[in-house]
Amino acid sequence: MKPATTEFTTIKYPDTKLSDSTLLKLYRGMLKPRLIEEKMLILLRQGRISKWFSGIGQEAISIGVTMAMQEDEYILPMHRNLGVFTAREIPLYRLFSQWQGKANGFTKGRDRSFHFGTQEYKIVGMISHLGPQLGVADGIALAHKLKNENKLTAVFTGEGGTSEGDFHEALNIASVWDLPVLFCVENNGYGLSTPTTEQYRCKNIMDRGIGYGMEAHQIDGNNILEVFTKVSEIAESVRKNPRPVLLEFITFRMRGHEEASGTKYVPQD
Ligand SMILES: Cc1ncc(C[n+]2csc(CCOP(=O)(O)OP(=O)(O)O)c2C)c(N)n1
Repeated sequence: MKPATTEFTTIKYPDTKLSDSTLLKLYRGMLKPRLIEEKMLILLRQGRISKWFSGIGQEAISIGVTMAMQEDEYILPMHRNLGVFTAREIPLYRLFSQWQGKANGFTKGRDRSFHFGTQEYKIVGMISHLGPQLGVADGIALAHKLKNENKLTAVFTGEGGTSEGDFHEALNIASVWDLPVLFCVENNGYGLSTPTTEQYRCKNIMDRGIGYGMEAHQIDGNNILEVFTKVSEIAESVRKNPRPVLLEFITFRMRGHEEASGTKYVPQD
């Protein structure tokens, strides 16, 4: 019998020029959302929170991208991007108040999920229907461009979200108008229970950049050093030369779509 391949579990860390303090910042950055998530899974079992979308295993993307951005640049995260909120150093009591539906949460107790944003930390809350989120990033980028501000905007979506029409509209206009947006697609293998083989026919999501006349990169989303160094370089270049960039991060959704739905449809291998 052929031994199981370790190709996907071995991470090759490039010889980066990052300082020890940056490496520690990145490591602590990834640890924080992981520890929070482990706590949330306990609270869920205790019935103290109602629902949870896990980003366990995908932390390097949220942390690497957020840390490559400047503090006053807007980020539009999705349901698996807890690391964006923690990397912007939102006080934990406010985050937990939000998830427990308390009055001092961001939505004043009206909602207990990731559908919230905060101008204070330049985070625009997730739009439930996924695709429309991308067009909002175009609007923010256009405002920066009209004011001659050298700022970029990062917006997240899953590979599932890229099958919505809004994805096409947002990328097309961003390309035509040279809007400084990083379109960050987290390709984690599944859109709820649908595997990528049943979602699109192109080989890579990044290949769609050709159709939009847009620069595109594929990045190992499980390698924090690759995410941080590549996104930092691209971000610096986009600030100087405003344009949209499509980033496909390859990763894997370790847990269910949300905790109640499980992972029975995922083959063991
Ligand atoms: C229009 C619409 N359809 C369905 C849903 C429910 N829903 C929320 S996230 C999601 C899966 C999205 O998959 P993907 O974009 O790959 O992100 P992932 O959950 O894998 O991180 C679904 C079906 C929704 N919010 N809006």
